[in-house]
Amino acid sequence: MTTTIMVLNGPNLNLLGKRQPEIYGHVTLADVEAMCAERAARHGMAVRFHQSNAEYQIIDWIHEAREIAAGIIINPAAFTHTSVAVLDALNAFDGPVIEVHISNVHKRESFRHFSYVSLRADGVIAGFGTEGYDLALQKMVSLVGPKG
Ligand code: CA2
Repeated sequence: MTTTIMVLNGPNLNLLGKRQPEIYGHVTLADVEAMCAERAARHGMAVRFHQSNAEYQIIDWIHEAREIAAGIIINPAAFTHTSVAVLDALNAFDGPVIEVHISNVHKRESFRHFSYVSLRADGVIAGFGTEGYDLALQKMVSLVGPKG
């Protein structure tokens, strides 16, 4: 059976590449999805890629990942800093979790310095733009792939 990686994106990331390029760059979320699918396919894996502005939807996808995914890559966006519910859902997932941030949250406002999700994540990538998703995918392949 094909190994599947769940890639989840939180609120406002649908605007990626369309607003605030000085912070988030020019690459769109559709571009990121294509890059993730390509990287996974190179290793014989599949990606389920989702974005939602609704907390419950992110939680439901994490629950779904329990059934269908070997690992989760998540950019929880603002839920990073607020959501005990997303943390609780991730705590119920057994596989590896990698947290991604496009911007370097530690160079920004102090309210972005704390992450509930980091209490569960196996690793965090921040500040390398949308390339961070590709870095996370590469690491996920090494964790759950054939030689993982
Ligand atoms: O740097 C990241 O990836 C963040 O997760 C992005 C979140 C922010 O709340 C986190 O502190 C850091 C914001 C996502 C909003 O995305 C937009 C993209 C383009 C235009 C407007 C918003």
